[in-house]
Amino acid sequence: MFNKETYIQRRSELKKLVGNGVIILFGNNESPANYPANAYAPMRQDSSFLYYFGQHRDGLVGVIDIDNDEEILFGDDIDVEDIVWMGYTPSVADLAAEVGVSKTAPMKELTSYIKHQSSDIHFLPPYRHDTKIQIMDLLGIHPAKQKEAASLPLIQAIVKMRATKSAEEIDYIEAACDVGYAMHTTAQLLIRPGVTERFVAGQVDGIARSLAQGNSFATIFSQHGEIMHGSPSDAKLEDGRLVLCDAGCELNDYCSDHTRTMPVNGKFSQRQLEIYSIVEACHDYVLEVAKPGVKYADVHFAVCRLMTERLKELGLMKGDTDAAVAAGAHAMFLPHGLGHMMGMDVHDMEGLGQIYVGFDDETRPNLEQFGTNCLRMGRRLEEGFVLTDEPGIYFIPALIDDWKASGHCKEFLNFEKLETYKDFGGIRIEDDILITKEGCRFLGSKRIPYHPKDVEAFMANNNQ
Ligand SMILES: [Mn+2]
Repeated sequence: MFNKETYIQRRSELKKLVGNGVIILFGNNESPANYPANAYAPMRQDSSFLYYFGQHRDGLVGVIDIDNDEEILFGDDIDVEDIVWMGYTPSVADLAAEVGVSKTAPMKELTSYIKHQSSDIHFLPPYRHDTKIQIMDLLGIHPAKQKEAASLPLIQAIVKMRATKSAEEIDYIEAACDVGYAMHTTAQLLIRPGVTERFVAGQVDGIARSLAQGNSFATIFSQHGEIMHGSPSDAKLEDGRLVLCDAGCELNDYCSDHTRTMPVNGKFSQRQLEIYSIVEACHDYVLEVAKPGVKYADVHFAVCRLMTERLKELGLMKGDTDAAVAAGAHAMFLPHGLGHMMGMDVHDMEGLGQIYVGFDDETRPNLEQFGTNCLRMGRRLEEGFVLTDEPGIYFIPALIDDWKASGHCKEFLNFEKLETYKDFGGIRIEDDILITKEGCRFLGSKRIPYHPKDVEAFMANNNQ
């Protein structure tokens, strides 16, 4: 949590940006896993609520009345029976005071408070069902209509504020990245033939729970790196294969997100090295080109061209590079975007609408082309943005079969050669970058080994 001045200043800025009306920010509630009293843990507060009201407790709603310059934290104090089970919990008034809010009220008063408003009510698109019911009760808007009824001025104001990270936020992200280092180097030291994917992934998650608040998303750990979100299975790691680990933590409510791909036996084969070195070059190239004023979509396509050039050298692609990328042929190998915003959410603010986070009037998404339609971030970069740099090359048997059968992009792809890579898997390398005044830099004080020699040296003792 930050100093209360931070929250006061943020709400004051938000009021200026939205201009008029009443803003309601819904905090999250406990969410049952398999019966009401057994909730998913730890509870995850809504990020925008956290950004302006800072408190982690469930059952809170923050209201900012712009016209009357009034802020109220709604919530119920716990009673002595709750204290028996949960221990002492600060009162809602104490929680409000910590973030510079002087007025509080019990939750039952929220309904009459809202019903008496004549000005515009601003709320964000809800993503939890209980919040949707709350909005329906308060405002009479059916859940199916709430996304379109959400306030565009509020969304745009929050995206503007949260997109640019302050120095104190960057410190928190750096700290989260350092836990990310511990998570990934733990994986690198445990990987060897015979251990299961689930075992290594569980140890990685344990680090996130021990050194931070937990994972920032469900860990991807799989020898099937070609499956974008491959969950860890009971399969044993096999000599000769690659294994991909994409994992991050949340610390002080800020995320990390890193990916590494390792040879199970600690040594890359020549064929693995040829593909790996392309992904490595693409990953490093981003550091040279990403800077304020440049569109992240252009960085993405610059990387796609470099990837295409290198895949042509290997005989997997052919033809004119620019034409191949324009046709989307590279998406055979890279069917996703180069990266996304990262902050309090690992896909920062995605719940507010990717169109408002990653795009703007100048940079519109291309929803027609396979691969390009997955770009989460396209617009011009600004100092203070935090993004992921995560190129990958994947050999997806079903996609190879599909494009081969239809002849899609056949002038740019060597299907005969692709057939021989169907057992390859996939490689992704991901780090988190900060856009600086002049360019960009990696976040985190230590680099998780990713240059092949560093990975091999780091894993050298694993099989002894
Ligand atoms: Mn990512």
